[in-house]
Amino acid sequence: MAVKILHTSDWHVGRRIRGRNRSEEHKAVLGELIEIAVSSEVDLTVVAGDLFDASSPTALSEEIVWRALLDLAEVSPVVVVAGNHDSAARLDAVAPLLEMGRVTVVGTPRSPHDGGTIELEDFGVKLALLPFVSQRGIVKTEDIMGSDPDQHAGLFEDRLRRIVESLTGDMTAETVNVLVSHLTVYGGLAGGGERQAHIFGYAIPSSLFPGHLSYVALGHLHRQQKMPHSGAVWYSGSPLQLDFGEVSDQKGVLLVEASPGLPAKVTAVPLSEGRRLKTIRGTLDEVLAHSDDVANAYVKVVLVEKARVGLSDEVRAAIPEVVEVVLESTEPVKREPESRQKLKPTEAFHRYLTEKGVEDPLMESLFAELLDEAVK
Ligand SMILES: [Mn+2]
Repeated sequence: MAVKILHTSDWHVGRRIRGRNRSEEHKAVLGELIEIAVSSEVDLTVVAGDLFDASSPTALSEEIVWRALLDLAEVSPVVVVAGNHDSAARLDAVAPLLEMGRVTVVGTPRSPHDGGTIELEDFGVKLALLPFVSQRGIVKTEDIMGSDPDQHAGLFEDRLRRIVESLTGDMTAETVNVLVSHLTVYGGLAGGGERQAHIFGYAIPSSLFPGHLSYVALGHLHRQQKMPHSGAVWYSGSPLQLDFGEVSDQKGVLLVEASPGLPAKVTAVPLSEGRRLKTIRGTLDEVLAHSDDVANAYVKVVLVEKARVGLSDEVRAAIPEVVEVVLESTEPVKREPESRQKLKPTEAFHRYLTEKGVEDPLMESLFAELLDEAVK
């Protein structure tokens, strides 16, 4: 009999979009996820990090996350590792309480005999649990001082390889072997929800995962994807679209069926709760013509217009779903080599606006007013 595992990650509960609260969406999408766990009769749920968006979450965010984990634990055991957005120490602090509710949480990395590896004997499953490891946590200052950046990346990879080896060393072909971690694998597609520099600064090759693993459940990249590997190495992706880089991502969870000695079979299950993110680009008229097809979305508008005061307010008033307006200049900037030094400030400002393709007497008179006040 195969073991059924639900794999999810990167909930980022508490994440706002341009100041708007998304708690209701998080409740709804986690409710949908719990229904999938119930209807699929999963034997285990793994959450591969970033439960929270911030290391000091609000009480409401905590309520949403603890409730969801305990509801999942009504179905079957739940296993969680900390992501880079979570506070590892806080998760470790609450771990003994959650353990009473069948939720195992690992905040900071542990040795195999101290909770880094656990066994669910009822199901014949062994789990290696590796929370997010920062480069600072693994490559020491003296190493950085004594080597170049390429070598630090090599050191990071080397040390992570040794950690994975030690966590998975006791696994045999008689059990279903799963590694749960929050990290970046080379070649992974980021989506837009993570800062690129952080993500690509320290990554590891997927070849680092030993072949006797039935499944590798990853978090960190928000796009759902399978990584190149002879086995099953997957990112489940985030349940909500979190950033405008993720507008084309189909969000979901992964249902994993695993038997000892074989790579797991993985099925993507889409999630539909939560508002979509959309980007509209065009002139003001073109954008306003789209106002009907963005109901219940969060919209970013890229306006191809000359800048003037109040333009963005007009867009926001016409389409309440708009959370961000970006102006794209219609004309290339004409550089005048002549210095502005000899001009009066109002003339210099006029020239600046002309260079930026802005024709707006109101803005110029506001500038003159401000200038008057400043030099009184
Ligand atoms: Mn994340």
